[in-house]
Amino acid sequence: MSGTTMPGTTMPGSTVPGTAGAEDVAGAEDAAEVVIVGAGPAGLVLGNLLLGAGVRCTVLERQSRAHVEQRARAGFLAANTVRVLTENGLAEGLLKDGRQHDTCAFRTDRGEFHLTYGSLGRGEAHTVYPQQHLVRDLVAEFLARGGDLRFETPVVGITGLTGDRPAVTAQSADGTLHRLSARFVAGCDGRHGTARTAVPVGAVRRYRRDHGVTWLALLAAAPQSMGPVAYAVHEDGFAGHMARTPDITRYYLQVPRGESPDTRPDARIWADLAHRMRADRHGPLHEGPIVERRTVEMTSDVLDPIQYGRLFLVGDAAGLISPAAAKGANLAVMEAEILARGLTAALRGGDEQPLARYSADCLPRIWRAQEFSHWMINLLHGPAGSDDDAVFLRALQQARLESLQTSRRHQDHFAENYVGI
Ligand code: RFL
Repeated sequence: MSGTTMPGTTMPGSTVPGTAGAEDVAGAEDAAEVVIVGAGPAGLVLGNLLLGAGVRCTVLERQSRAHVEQRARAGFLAANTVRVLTENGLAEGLLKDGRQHDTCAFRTDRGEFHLTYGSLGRGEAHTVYPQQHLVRDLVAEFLARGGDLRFETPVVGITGLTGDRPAVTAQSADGTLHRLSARFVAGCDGRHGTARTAVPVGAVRRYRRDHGVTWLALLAAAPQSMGPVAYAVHEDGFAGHMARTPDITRYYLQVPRGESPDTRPDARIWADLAHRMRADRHGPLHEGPIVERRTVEMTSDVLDPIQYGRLFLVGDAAGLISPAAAKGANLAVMEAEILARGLTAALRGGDEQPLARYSADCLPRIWRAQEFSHWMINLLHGPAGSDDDAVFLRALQQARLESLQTSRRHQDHFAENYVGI
């Protein structure tokens, strides 16, 4: 493996990325077999699975508990995710409050068609359960199982990855640095976390793509406007509608790159959504206050391998995927399960083979999700303009939509990939 460079976010006070503070701290706490950096879906599922297998682990999280339990992002959980959570006693909340979702609608200037994907492909549906609720459940379960979870403790450096006992340097709430050593480190701290920066330049290959599309991601305090997920393909740009809870609905609005999330007043947002979703033809939207707004750029950023020495990357830290196909949190859970098995085999059975296969086991599934997400981006967004290239690509987009509307084989393929991980 060789090639392009690792991301180079240099931590404050550090000359080498990901090694800040490593030399300043005397002695190391030897508390855990695995140190997990980050308490998002990846880190919390991994931590719970390890505790369930009797592996001592410590989770270090930069943010406060309140912050991670309120951070709204994903909501559509794949069948595989629900299986992993159910089999490991982590699904009580989502089985009680999650809602089954099996239909999506596509709106174009030629009308609307519905795909009941729950009856197509492998016959799998999504479970709609907001990510922050899942995180809340996973935190509670980890603590109930006696887990060591430290909030407001950012990791500022990871060293010794090619030795027997890597060490993680973290900053406590009072500003003091503290070092923990372990047999393994799991980097579950997202694309811009410290774990990625701890991998030396050139040690892994990095695949990056900017898909050139920006969404304004919105949460509205309003019930959903229709039963299905709705994707509106419009010459002014994409608009999307997705259920979250009975009182909160997610909308997406494609906006020009660089637009501030605060540019459009609520009334303009509702007007733009209604226009692109063709509310005059298909029925009005249920409006309410916009309670959260942020811009999201459609980008991909995948590492290969997703391991370096005794560091294993999981979730967005391993491979960022655009939210166009709702895959990120689902990939994180898939990877966490595979890594938990590998770490358990190594630490409890002395067998490091499953761990050695971690990257090889995960990457084909990561790339399949990337391919589908890329296809969705091209399905939902046509290039603007009247030059030959833009006109040609919009004609292909139309052909893609028609194939999806009319071909049962295409629909089965769509359904398998839309819910599959
Ligand atoms: P997270 O959730 O970002 O968690 C990483 C955690 O690491 C902490 N951290 C650190 N902790 C200690 N020391 C450091 N130095 C640290 N640096 C960072 C952070 O505070 C954080 O708590 O990553 P993880 O666990 O890999 O999970 C990934 C998912 O969160 C992400 O892929 C999904 O939210 C993507 N996504 C969706 N995925 C789905 O599967 N289905 C969906 O419907 C879906 N919808 C979405 C989405 C992402 C969105 N945005 C905002 C990008 C909708 C949106 C709008």
